Amino acid sequence: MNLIKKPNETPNPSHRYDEVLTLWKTDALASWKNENNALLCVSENNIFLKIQVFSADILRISYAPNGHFEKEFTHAVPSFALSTEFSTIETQDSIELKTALLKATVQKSDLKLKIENNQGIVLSEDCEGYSLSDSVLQGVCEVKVSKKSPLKERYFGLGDKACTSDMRGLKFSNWCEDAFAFWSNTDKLYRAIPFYIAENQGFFHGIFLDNTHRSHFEFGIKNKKVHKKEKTPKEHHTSFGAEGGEMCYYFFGGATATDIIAAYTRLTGLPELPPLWALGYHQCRWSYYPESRVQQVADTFRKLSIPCDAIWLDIDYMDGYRCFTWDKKRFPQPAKMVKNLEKKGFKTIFMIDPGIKLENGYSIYDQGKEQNLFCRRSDGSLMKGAVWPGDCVFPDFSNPKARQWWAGLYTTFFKQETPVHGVWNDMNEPAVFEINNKTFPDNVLHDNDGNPCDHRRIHNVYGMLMARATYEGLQQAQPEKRPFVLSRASFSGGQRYAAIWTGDNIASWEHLHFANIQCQRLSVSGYSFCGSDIGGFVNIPDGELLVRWLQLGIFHPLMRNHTMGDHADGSAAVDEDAMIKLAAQSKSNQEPWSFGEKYTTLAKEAIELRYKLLPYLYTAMQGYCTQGIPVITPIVMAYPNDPKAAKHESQFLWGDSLLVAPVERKNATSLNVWLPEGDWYDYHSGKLFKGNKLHKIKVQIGTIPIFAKAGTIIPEYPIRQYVGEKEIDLLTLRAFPLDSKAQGSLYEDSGNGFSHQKGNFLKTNFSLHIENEKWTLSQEKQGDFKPSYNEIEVLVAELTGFRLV
Ligand code: MIG
Repeated sequence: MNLIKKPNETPNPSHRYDEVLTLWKTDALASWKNENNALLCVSENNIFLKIQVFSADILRISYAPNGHFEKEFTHAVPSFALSTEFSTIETQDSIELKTALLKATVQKSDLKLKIENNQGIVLSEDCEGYSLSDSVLQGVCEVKVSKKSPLKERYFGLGDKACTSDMRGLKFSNWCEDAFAFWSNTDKLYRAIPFYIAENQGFFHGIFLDNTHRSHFEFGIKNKKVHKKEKTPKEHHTSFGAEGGEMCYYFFGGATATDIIAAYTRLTGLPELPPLWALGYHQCRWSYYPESRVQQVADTFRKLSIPCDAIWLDIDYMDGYRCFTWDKKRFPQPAKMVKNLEKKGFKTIFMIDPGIKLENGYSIYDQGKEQNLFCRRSDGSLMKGAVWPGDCVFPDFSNPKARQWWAGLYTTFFKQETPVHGVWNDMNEPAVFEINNKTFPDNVLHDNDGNPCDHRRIHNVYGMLMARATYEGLQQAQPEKRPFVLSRASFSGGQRYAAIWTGDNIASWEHLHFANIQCQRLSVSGYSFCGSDIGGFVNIPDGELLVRWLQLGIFHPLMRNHTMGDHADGSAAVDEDAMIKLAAQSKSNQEPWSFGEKYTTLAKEAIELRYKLLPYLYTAMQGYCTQGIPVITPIVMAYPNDPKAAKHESQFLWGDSLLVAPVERKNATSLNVWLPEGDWYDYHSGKLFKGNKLHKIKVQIGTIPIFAKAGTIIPEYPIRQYVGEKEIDLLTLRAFPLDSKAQGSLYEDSGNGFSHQKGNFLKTNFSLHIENEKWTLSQEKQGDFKPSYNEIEVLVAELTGFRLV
């Protein structure tokens, strides 16, 4: 039998129980003070509540029984700069902390917290509030906060879950997991991003639980206890917690969803701008090999004039799945191949996994072992697990020395073997074959940047720290270039190092929709640089599905076609029969030309549209990388007071001016598009549509429904086969006027390197207006970058279509 005791209660010490649990909950306030730039409240049972202010819109809230706060060390928040701009006062019933934008009220009777905006609107209020349970055998079992959930409150974000956009009524956990062929209700996916945005009748707030342990979130769940005892009112709660560590969360306030998302992204770190080529189209396969096949794929793109910027090499380029080696039979002259591809305008990206083959004489293994950089168990032995090469060991990426070593491996490899243009980190949840829990056991130990801990605390950041080491490796190896890294696993803040993709999806219409929802969700979770395996990873799409997926992929900052089904068998650790069967099912090719002429043309058109829109996307990415503004916003978040928007969760805003309504149905001949308030134009024809209205539009397989907000200008470049193929000689501005005016902006720079940080960029604000039948374009410029074009073409949408002015 378990004994559950209250804090500070000493049960008879001579009795024995299976387990002794303590449940901590705050009771009445005993004292409070301002200390070290924080409001500190202490309950009578000695639980400390600390509220710190980061900025007027960001509060950090943490709790510690007996005042034993953890060191303020976090992988998620890169700089811990507190603001002093707040005031505190005591009232009869409460202690209040006020910033210019937020007011936090701590109730004296039970330390429960209420947060309001500066107009007195309650944004969030504790329900049960804080609790901590710990036990003699396990230590901290759970830290948790439960908040009231007003019935109309909706919940967004939380990373990559494939479920409906609004998470109300759902429960989730965050624990990075290799989720091959996941589904909409798969709970644990590849990433752990414990951040959500709540919206109640147009008022937003955000919560980020800065705790790397396995975490649990539930949104708008009926509060049973309250419900049974008192018949009214019907209360629901939303709660978040973790299976260890400290309760520490950030609260974000702001007027719009974008404000909240941008504040969260700035707090957890803005990424550097990606190289422009990385926003082009990418072609991937598990795997392209041997070399002749890679060249053939590349040549086919050029022969068919289908734009493409990058070709990816999956694990089969390696010698027996050993990282930092080439299989010289399949790739006899890798350096020459990479150069050749480069000449044709292709960047080469290759995969590096965390599992290092356990093999004496394999230099990476030898080095890591000698320098003691691999993960160990609590008995001191190496953590061994099966992955592609058979038995593997794994660098402890939470050890700065291991990260440094790993980063250095890129320089060495690029010098001795082949430089490549980007790196793909896979399997970094970390994924381990053969065992049901798919990852390390809890007892694996980690350095955690000098704050030693076991795997429970590092698991969710392992992938992000690997991506960090890779990113730093590319910085060192190619300091003049912007690093490009793709990572599968990640945590909040991981956006600083790598793009992510949604993992092993399936070639199905449902998954086309999941890809849409997941990328919307990732974008509002601070992760705009994301994409899905276009066409589906498992199974074979038909031409129509591939084309529709490419048409969606245009709007995902990472636009990469990827599929399994052509890999060398013989991995030592995989159930080979099952793998071969799956591979056979996915065997057919998925390049844009694989489904006959009709679909090839359609695929080409979709990819070409991406290249035309590159300047618009790059401008949106610049807004993301400098201010945290998401590239994609679900319309329900952009128009929270629009009662119909929520019903159209496939639709999203792309940048600030375009609304996209992807076609996600087979044989679709029509599509219901909900246009929110305002006027909208069909992007392609220039036809005007009234907002606040449902439109049934006709679609064909080639239709890519995009609507431009009235009053905007969208920049376009000519189609190129790859970024840098030729100089841009013409900038096209498509203008969609509102009251005879339109505005837009464009960010340009050299597309790679760092001179933009020293002013070598060009930000142009365009405005167009009509007077006496004459259109005038004015430009306001900032920065000293000189674009190569001298000519600007302006197309103005009018009732009759576009007019060149
Ligand atoms: O266990 O490297 O998600 O994109 O092609 C499969 C082979 C390992 C999983 C990745 C997928 C990649 C594959 N990898």
